[in-house]
Amino acid sequence: MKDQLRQDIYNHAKNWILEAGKHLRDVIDEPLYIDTKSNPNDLVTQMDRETEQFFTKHIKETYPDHRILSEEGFGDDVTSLEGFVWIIDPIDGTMNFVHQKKHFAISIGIYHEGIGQIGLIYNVMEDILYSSIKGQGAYKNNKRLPKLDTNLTLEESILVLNSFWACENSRINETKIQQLIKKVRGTRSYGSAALEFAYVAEGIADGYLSMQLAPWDYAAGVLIMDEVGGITTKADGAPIDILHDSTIFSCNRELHDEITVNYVELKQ
Ligand code: 2AM
Ligand code: CA
Ligand code: CA
Ligand code: CA
Repeated sequence: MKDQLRQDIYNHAKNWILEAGKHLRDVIDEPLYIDTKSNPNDLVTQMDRETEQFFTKHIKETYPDHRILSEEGFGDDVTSLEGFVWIIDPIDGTMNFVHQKKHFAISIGIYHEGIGQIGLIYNVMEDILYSSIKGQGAYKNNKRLPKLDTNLTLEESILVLNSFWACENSRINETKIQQLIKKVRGTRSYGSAALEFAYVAEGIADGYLSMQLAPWDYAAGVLIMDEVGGITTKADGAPIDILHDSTIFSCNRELHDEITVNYVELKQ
């Protein structure tokens, strides 16, 4: 792909994500209309929908041949990665948005013929944009992020995971996860998958393990992690398929091997 085209798309996406985020900050104290989706804790608001529509409108006007895969249903029915595909989560961390009014993000991953080109994760309330262009490194606002530290031991690492997976469950061997939790220095759960990726890329956490993410949760995160020398796979180390829900493990390469081999055992 031509560098200039990629740069133009990046510039548009960056402007739109900053504008959408500013609007969310402006309306953060206004009343929310809250619906539930798959269960009583699965929340969605009018701002999730309006933010997604803001992106679909701008993308369709500017790039009519680009396709959009997004959470709230205003995108396209995307079943292949041909051409340009924007994978968008308008508000990642809706529960945080509703209850805490912070710790949520807008996430956009842009793929061309299946290859990730641009990743953007915007921490809205803190006005911090994590971004990457393929081959050009990852940035936190205007500061380039260094490569991940591969000398960390497990005992020195902070692992991001939902404590739910340490309880008895049908997806993963909980005894081994409990051993992992005891071994690492600490665990964290921030409630926004996109920000969890960003924190690992930034090096303030060292690995992110999730048993269920949708494409819009991880599409941008994997690209930003790639640019700091990280690796993202399914939880057991198998390659991810960006169009489908997935388990996810994102980490530096050294810890990745140690954790997937010794501590992650999926139940069949
Ligand atoms: P959301 O806020 O966009 O729904 C919460 O721990 C994280 O998991 C958030 O990133 C949240 O995204 C995501 N999430 C919530 N429900 C999910 C589901 N059923 N499948 C995958 N990811 C989910
Ligand atoms: Ca949701
Ligand atoms: Ca999400
Ligand atoms: Ca969302």
